[in-house]
Amino acid sequence: MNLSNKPQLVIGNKNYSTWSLRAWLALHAFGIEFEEIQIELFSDSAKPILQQYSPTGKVPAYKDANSMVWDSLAIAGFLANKFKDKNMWGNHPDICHSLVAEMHSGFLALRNEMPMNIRAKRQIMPSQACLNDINRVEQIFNKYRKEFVNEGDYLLGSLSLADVFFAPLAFRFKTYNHYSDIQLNQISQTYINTLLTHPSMQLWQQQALTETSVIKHDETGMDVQNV
Ligand SMILES: N[C@@H](CCC(=O)N[C@@H](CS)C(=O)NCC(=O)O)C(=O)O
Repeated sequence: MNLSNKPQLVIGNKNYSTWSLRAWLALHAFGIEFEEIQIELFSDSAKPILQQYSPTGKVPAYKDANSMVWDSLAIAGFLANKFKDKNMWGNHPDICHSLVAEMHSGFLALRNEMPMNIRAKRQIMPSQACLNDINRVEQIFNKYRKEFVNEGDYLLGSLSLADVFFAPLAFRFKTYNHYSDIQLNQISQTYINTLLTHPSMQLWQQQALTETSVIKHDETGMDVQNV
C-alpha cells in the first residue's frame, strides 16, 4: 500500500544493480520525491513485491497514482515527460537520446566482464570485446566533454539522462581499472570523478557499502589483496 502518495520505485541490491541505480538516479539526482522499496535480488522475499510492481519480475519498477512503468529506459523517458521542468534530456536531446539508447542496448562485453560490485577491488583480464567497449566509452567521454566543456562538468554540459545511464560505469571502473591494465585518459578520469562525487552517487555508494549479501554471478575477477 502506498501511504505517502509519493511515486514508488522498486530497486534491487545497491552493490550490484546497475539498472536500479539508473532509475533511482533519474529520480534522486533530479530532486523528484519518491518512496524507495528495496528488494533482495533473486530472493523468495522479493517475489510478492515484484508481482505487485513488475510484470517482468525485474527491477527497477516504478508506480505512481496513475501509472506503472517497468524497465529503466521506460522509467527515464516517462519521468522526463512527466517532469518537463527538470530538463532531463538536457540541452542536446538528440545526443542524449542516442547515448541513453546506446547504453541500454549495448556494451554487453563490458557489462558481463565488469559487473558493478561497489564494495570490491578486483583484477580481471578483459577480452578484446570488452576493450572495444571501453574504447567506445572513452570516445564518447572525450568527444562530448571537449565539445561541451563550456556548458558544465557533466557529459553534455548540464546533468542529463546521459549521465544517469553512464553512471554505473564510474563504479565499474573504480572496482577494476587500477588493477587490470585498463588505462583511462585524463578527460575520462575527470568525468568519472564528477560522477563519483555527485551527492546522489555518494549516497548510493554509502548505502551499497552497508550491504553484505553476495550475488555469485556478479563476483568476477581476483581480489586485489590476493594478486
Ligand atoms: N532492461 C531492464 C533490465 C532489468 C534487469 O535485468 N534487472 C535485473 C537487476 S539489475 C533483475 O531484476 N534481475 C532479476 C532477475 O533477472 O530475476 C532495465 O533496463 O530495467
